[in-house]
Amino acid sequence: MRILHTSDWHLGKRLFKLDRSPEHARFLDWLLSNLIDKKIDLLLVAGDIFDTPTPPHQSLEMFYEFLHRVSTETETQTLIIAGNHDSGLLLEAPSKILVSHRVKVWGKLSANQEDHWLKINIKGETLEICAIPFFRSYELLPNGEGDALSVLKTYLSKPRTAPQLLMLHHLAGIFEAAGSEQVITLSGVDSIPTEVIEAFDYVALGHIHKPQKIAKNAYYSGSPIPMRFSETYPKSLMFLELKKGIFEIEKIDIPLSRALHIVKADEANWRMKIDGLANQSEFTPMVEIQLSLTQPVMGLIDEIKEAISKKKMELLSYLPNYSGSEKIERRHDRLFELSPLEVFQEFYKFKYPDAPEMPADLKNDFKELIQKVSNAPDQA
Ligand SMILES: [Mn+2]
Repeated sequence: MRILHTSDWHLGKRLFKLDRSPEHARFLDWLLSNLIDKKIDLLLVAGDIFDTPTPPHQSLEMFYEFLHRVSTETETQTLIIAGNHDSGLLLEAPSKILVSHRVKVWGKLSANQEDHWLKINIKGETLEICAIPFFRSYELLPNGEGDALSVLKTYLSKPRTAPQLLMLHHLAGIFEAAGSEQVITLSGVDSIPTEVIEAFDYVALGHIHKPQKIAKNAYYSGSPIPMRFSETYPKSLMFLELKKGIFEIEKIDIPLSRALHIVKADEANWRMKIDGLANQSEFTPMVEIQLSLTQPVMGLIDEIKEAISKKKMELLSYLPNYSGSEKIERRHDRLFELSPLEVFQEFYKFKYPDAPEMPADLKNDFKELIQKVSNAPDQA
């Protein structure tokens, strides 16, 4: 049995003014040809199909067109769970039609734990699959009582009759964030301890955009396209082959259809650095320039734009930084450790570097707002 595991497509995503749909279309073409070439039996999509709960029509069309092609051009079965960016109900709405196309969707957590388990037999191999869409703690604890993690464990455990595979869109173990993920610490289960998932023979994770292994047999496939300029590492997905009850696991790099470049330069060397940019891609490469200046320079941005367009690239993000202004230590790597209030305090410091402490009334208003948001059940 041959399986591909991917996640975090974020169809409909933009980077500043840039529409990413041509890159998504290339990825889906590439994915389809891999399903055919590798004779894939099972495609797992571990959440964040769309970038928003109300995706644009073009993104919906791209998604359903892809499912149609998988249905008509391959023998693959497709299993999908909703992520924190998706509307689970939107994904589940066409479920009855999708079944005849060998597509199964889990959009929302069901009170019946059996609904999340599926046993399949392909080519003489049997696999038990547990598929848990993104959830918030109140969905696990409808009465507001008890321990979310203990309830989650009851969803994940079933007497084993075959190898078991888990699909999950959440934070698990100790992970390295890419920075483009939406913080989901409000869910009450901040990071699922690896001992909860380690009984599975493979865990297909979604949510973190940097591909990585977080425990024995537990992998984030990462997003198929870079979501930000800082995501410079190769994007990938996971290929698994189940042979005689044992998984062979391999990472496959996804070709980059549009290069994103960061140029860190100053007034003296920006031209040389832009001239040194290589690595052409099918679609016009985009450039972010982080420029250290002593003072604003009239007309500089136009000169930079021209130099970049001569390289057949485009300036998408211009970040001048004046050496007179105080630098603020940005803690991107620690974002998931910070509370929303701490993030807000950092933002305040960044916005008003000369101000003393944040005023108490502003702090209290913010706390109240957070309280309201965390009590509103339908906010994605
Ligand atoms: Mn995501």
